[in-house]
Amino acid sequence: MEHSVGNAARTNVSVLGLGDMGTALAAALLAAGHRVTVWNRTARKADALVEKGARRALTPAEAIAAGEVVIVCILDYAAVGPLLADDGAGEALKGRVVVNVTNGSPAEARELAERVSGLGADYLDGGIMAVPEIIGQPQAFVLYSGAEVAFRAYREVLDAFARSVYLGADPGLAPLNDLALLSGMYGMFGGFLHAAGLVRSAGGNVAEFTRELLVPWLRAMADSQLPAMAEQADSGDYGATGSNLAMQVSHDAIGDVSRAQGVSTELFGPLWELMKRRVADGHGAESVGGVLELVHPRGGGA
Ligand code: FVH
Repeated sequence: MEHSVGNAARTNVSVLGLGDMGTALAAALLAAGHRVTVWNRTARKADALVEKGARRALTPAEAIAAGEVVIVCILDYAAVGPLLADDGAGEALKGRVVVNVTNGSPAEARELAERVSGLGADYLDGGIMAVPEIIGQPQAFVLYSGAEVAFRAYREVLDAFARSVYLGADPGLAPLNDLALLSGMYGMFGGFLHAAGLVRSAGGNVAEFTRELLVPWLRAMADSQLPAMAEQADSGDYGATGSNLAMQVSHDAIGDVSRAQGVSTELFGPLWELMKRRVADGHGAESVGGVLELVHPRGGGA
């Protein structure tokens, strides 16, 4: 579908869903000078945005009709479908660009993309890598996948939210990469929680430990280790680069000390078991990156 944006600074954009994130997105669009129409199931949540200049739509169909670009930011995909089936919504969708930033799975994104395309609209799936408070700030970014023409045409509008990163035509790419990034984040949270337990069990100050030691350490490890581990993941060659796996699992110091200090090993334990299994499988001379073969064997596919 062809799209032309005469004046990106004044685009008609609709936002369906005014929870914490939808409200932040609509506010960012207003701040960037766009004509914003908003709809939310609980109507009063639109009041503050209407005071700032947004137009209130009474139904999802009315909101869809008002926007060249229709942002959908609802709790989950199960709630998105009925909005698009709202009386008149199907006809209103023709020629629109639907940007769905609701979190879901790649399969859900592909299914919705097909449905939206069938109604004559372009579909972009979005994965917001930010919390509402940092929408519009430099550290925020949003992943997009789906209709590239629509992304190029409306990129400036989307840039009001955060740095826009386009991943490809498959609508499932944004949710997949979103979940991969969240997995990395939760791994870091798990590491923090175990470390905090150890420090607290010895009467230490967790805030000071985190500020002075843990954050600098994690930054150093992320910068020095992750790029090499990522290359090994792509090549399948896990040759050790100074810290072989057998050395790392030679004794269970973290587990032993944690148990002695009354700290649960439930967070650290699963990774430890995989590291030991990889050594038992004969890969002790390799790096910890080889554990990936137990997480997802090379060539294993989906
Ligand atoms: N907030 C965050 O930090 C994360 C950042 C990354 C992206 N997520 C995803 O964004 C989607 C919306 O999240 P949210 O933070 O805005 O969520 P809530 O504040 O809980 O608002 C939920 C909105 O969804 C509406 N809603 C729920 N069920 C229905 C339904 N059946 N029909 C219509 N609307 C529905 C709800 O409406 P109401 O309760 O106010 O009437 C809110 O507008 C989400 O996918 C995150 O994973 C946010």
